Amino acid sequence: MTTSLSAANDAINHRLPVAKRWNGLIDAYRPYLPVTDSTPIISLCEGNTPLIPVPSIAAEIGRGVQVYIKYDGLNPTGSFKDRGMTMAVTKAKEAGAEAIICASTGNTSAAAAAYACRGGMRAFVLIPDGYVALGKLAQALLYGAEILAIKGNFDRALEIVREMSDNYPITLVNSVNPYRLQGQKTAAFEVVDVLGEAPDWLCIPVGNAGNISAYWMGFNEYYAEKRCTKLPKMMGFQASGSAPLVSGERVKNPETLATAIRIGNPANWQKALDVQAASGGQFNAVTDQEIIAAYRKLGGNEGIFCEPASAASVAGLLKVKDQVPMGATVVCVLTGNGLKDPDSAIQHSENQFHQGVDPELAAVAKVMGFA
Ligand code: AN7
Repeated sequence: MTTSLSAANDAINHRLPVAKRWNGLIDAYRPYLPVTDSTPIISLCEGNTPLIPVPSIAAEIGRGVQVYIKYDGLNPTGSFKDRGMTMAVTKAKEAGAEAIICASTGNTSAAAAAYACRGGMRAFVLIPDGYVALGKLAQALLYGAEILAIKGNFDRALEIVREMSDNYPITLVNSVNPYRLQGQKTAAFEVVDVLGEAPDWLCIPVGNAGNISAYWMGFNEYYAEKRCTKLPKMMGFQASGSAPLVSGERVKNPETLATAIRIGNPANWQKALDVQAASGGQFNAVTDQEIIAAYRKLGGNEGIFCEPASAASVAGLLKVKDQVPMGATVVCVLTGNGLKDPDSAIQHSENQFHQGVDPELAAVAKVMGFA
């Protein structure tokens, strides 16, 4: 069955022109990544996500500013984590690993589970009990991960998995694994490949600060290759109840409805400070209300459904909009798909939902205002 299915896929692929095939980001950006011809690539054809203009957000800023969304929620498991995971799991496979482990607020666990499954490895994931969006949990379960819900927050779970990987034969795939950032830097390549230049600003939600560090690495590598002539100001946004990079202090009990970034002790803290200094960027906090306002704007004005944590990038841009230079090009990263967290959408939608309508033409017409 598996053989005939992949044979069918091959047959379809062979009918496509070579240039139109997308075989994943390791294949696409091979010269920039630590792989050789004999590396066993573990891929779900991730990457190549769209850069979407958002005119209603740009109009709120005015002054000729252009705003684009890098919609990384369209990766195979619905978040940017797939970019890092294809690389981390590929390198784990190359090294002969039989199991991987991570702590996760949800998305990393889904990606780790999916890529481990592709690579024929076991995946162990530690999650904060009660604080993972339903869709992410469903994914990790279906992909076959072994899930341990910890009575503690993400930061504690990360401490435990770090020790586990130090003491047992199991590969850590959180963003302290350097291959994760190698994979994730390709998102910056894709932005430049589409715009033909680096943006002036990159706005991005920040939890462990792996992704902001990876983007910065990607822009710098392209700059060194003269594929762009400038580097963006890196604007990182945290939820106000979980904003250690803004306060400069570890947050013991981080809180936010954006559970993906409910992180009080970022694993890549020093890297984040370096990115801020080198790019002339900033870290700012956005409240849960500001996050939800941006989340609803993206859905209701632009037709783009992201998860709440992702909307922090747009909420943040709008918060500091007066600082955007005239005519600047801004890219906001939407890190995760809205379908991950349907509860948040239903809870925070104010749009009309007419329930219990009689199954009669007259009743339907009446609700619609025709009668
Ligand atoms: C949607 O899955 O940390 O600053 O364990 O899921 O690189 O940590 C998720 C993080 C932003 C923050 N947006 O990225 C995990 C996890 C979404 C996320 C972030 C996460 P980093």
